[in-house]
Amino acid sequence: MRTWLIGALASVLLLPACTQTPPAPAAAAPPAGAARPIVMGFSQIGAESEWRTANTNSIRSAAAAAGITLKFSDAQQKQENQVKALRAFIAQRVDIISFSPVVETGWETVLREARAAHIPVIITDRAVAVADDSLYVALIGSDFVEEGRRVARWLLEHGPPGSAPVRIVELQGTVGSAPANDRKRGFQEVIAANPRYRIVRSQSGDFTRAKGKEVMEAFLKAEGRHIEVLFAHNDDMAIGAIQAIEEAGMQPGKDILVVSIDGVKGAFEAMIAGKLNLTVECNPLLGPQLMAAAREVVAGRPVARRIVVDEGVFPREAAAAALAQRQY
Ligand code: GYE
Repeated sequence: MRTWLIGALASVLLLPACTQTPPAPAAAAPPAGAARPIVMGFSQIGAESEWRTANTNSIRSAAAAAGITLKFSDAQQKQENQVKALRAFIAQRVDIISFSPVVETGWETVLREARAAHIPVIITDRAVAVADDSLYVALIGSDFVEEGRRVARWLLEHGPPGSAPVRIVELQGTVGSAPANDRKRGFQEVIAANPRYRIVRSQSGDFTRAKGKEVMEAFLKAEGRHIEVLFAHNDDMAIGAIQAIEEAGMQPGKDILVVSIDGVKGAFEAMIAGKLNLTVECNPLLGPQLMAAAREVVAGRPVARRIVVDEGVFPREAAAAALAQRQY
């Protein structure tokens, strides 16, 4: 099924360049009588989206399956809470720390504290910007720049025909986060090839439905009916914005093309209802790869520094067939 879909979508599906060694298989539970279980401190960003919920479930269940004791902390989208959680993990002398950084900058000090305590750190999902990359052992996550490019490539092919300008509004993710920065960059890089396509408004909706709706309402107020495309950095904001478009008396998916990223179930349902035109997949099921890498690191074995996840592109026509196979 998945193979069929990939074949059928060959024109739009481009697998990310993948130069690193393939991810290790899911870690097996330690045999009975083995040394004490590995303790991992994991700082999650929050519960802002369907993607995040699937990511949390994946991490929790993979830890249980691998026999790793997980200390899980939810930062409610605040960096200060994540820094506190990391410090608590250091004080508890966990074997390994992992976290999904809400924003890219501001991690040097706490990462140095982890290093001073000889606790290795694996970054998942979102990247950090630190001058010294050796402050963490690996990053497991998606190529967000490529996701932005994929949305834009689809748009250039399927956008409105003719020579009229295509006015795009953009709902950005959390300010300063890697996916917001990178998706914007990748999208812009590709639409720059066609001067008809122009982002006329761009604002953060913090990756949530509620904010996505609120910001879209403001866009609609400011631009009236002169919006051809909405690019949302995640499905949840697109789904919130779809509501705003409907409440303004327009048809999402027709009057305004709606394109987004993640590939959560809600997006497939919106595509089937004809309200969303495209979602580019961002795979949240990172738990097994994280636990496998953690076991290697704790055992003192080397792991790939950058582990990228395989992802697809799903236009509306493919939604019904794909929905049954979706795991998140
Ligand atoms: O796209 C969004 C979530 O960091 C890739 O965070 C993740 C993003 C995802 O809130 O839905």
